[in-house]
Amino acid sequence: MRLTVAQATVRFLTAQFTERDGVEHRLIEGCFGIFGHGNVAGLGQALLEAELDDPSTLPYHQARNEQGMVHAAVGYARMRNRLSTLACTSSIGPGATNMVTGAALATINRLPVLLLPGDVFATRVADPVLQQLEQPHSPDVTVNDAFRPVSRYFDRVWRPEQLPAALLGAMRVLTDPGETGAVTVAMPQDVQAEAYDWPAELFAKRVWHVPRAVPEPAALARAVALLRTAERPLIVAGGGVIYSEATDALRAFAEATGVPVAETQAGKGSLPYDHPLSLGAVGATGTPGANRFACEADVVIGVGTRYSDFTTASRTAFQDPGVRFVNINVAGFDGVKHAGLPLVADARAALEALTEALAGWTAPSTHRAAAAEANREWDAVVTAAYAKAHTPLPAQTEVLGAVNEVSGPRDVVVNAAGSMPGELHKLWRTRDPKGYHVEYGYSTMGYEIAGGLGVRMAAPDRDVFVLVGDGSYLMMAQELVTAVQERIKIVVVLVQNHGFASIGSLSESLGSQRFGTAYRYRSGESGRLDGGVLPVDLAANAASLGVTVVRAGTVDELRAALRDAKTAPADGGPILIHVETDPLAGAPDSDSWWDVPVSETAALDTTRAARAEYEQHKKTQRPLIGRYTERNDA
Ligand SMILES: Cc1ncc(C[n+]2csc(CCOP(=O)(O)OP(=O)(O)O)c2C)c(N)n1
Ligand SMILES: [Mg+2]
Repeated sequence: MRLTVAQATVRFLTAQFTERDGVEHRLIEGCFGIFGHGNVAGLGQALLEAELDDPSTLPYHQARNEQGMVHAAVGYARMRNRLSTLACTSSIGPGATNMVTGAALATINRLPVLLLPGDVFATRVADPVLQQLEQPHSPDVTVNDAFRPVSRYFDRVWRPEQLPAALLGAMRVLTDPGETGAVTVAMPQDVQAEAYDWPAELFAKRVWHVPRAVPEPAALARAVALLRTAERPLIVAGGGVIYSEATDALRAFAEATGVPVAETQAGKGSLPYDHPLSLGAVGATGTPGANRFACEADVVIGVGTRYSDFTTASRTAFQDPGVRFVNINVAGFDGVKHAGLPLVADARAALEALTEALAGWTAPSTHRAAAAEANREWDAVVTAAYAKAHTPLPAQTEVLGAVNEVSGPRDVVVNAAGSMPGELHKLWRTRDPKGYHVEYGYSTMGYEIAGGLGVRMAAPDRDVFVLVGDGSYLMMAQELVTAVQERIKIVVVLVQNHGFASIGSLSESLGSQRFGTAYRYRSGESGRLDGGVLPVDLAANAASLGVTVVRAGTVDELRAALRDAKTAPADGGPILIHVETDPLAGAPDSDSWWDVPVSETAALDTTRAARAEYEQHKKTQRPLIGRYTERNDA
């Protein structure tokens, strides 16, 4: 079949499917693209032909910024539990490098996205083309090599003959839960337009089976033997629980064994917030109850977690001298963290196997009762934080409370950076495994709106509440225009606090006096950025983009605006609710720590005091290397 490389790529992508548990899904459900000379006549032409032929084959979506379109694809893939995603095509040069941040985000969060950046001429006849890097020492290096360290798979199709292998390799990594992340296939602009005679079987329907790997029997037996000795066990549930649709299996395991469950950011929603074995968030942004259980745990069962520094409170969370880890993970890489006993397996399959193998065994009943007590205690703290009635401006916790109360049980809250992820992690009452979508692997300012767009595209039957700070909004709000264009309903709550409440309070706690974290005029008197508040009007900004905007002056007005938004038509486009909060009104404490090094020498008293405190915390940090093998040998 004679087609260009770009036409062959599009045709191939429309024929790819995933299958898990006997259910098939389209793998690539659409393609975002921003066109330039690097893709307009190659992939652009191929997408046009596909659209004219049948608009549903690979629907084209226009974005405003290439980073935003990758975020949307990530939001989509996460919502679909990694079984479907979107492709993103860019021009060469800045269009391509704009996608690098999105690629890193996808890889860190282990979420599949397919990136198709254009690239310079394979023939080099027109060199240097517009936007070409030209490394004098290495003419074959292009800006797309910047994708290599942030992609789980990278290839560049210098010749048409390479395309089939490049595409098959790309699909394999996209659909392998243990390997997945950003998958980049760079396409030189001349090669995109070049025709070749392809074998027809390249375009045959392909179904990529997504396995539920079972744990190796010997590893399972070792894990069971270890668990039977546990007196203070704890489950740390990560994103893998949700992607594997293992929440019912987790619940069954917890209920049968009495092992309480603490959740990471990506794993929040693994158990509903009001389950008596739910300790909620763990780590630096956790609940004091979960952190108490972590501190005392003798066996930690990590399920689908990468143990980020937030989860482990920078390796201070687990303080029992003999604590050991059993790590259920599809990736061996994550399985051996904290010298854990790895169960390299699908979360659901491994939890079911463990439940069966541990039949009859339970943790001490006092342990279960203590978890239920911690759950009740924390719930009262949440109720108080939601109803803080802070004046004159509300506290952010009240905004989160209003959104939680008005949103439906299946609705989704989306957030990524600033002070909200930490507050949401401990305070959001999750009711549905897919209801909590906080990107905290890369914590990317600017993910919120673009990611929320992707979430809604993947789940049009759920309302999507995007919480965004003013800093994040100013960094990347432009995909609001994409939502307007596609009439996609997302409800954006813009929390205006005139700067970085998060980094401001971090800076203050580290002795750096909130330096550089407020949006203020340069003062004529001090010469510093400590003058009056800037006159930016982000509500007017959103309205100018075609968004329906509501200004809420109080929490009651916010609640009313949220209720109206909830009943607004599904095809009415985005709604933005603007609310001002007090950046100094904090949230309940986590009784935890995060390792952010403080200057060893300083002229400032504030820094010297913070350094002294830092050194105290440092003493509680534990590398936890070799612990498992030591005990195993004994
Ligand atoms: C792209 C990017 N740049 C910088 C940071 C570091 N950072 C984390 S939170 C934050 C401030 C966020 O401000 P805002 O969105 O207003 O939220 P607030 O802290 O006020 O809640 C910054 C600069 C980041 N996470 N992402
Ligand atoms: Mg802010």
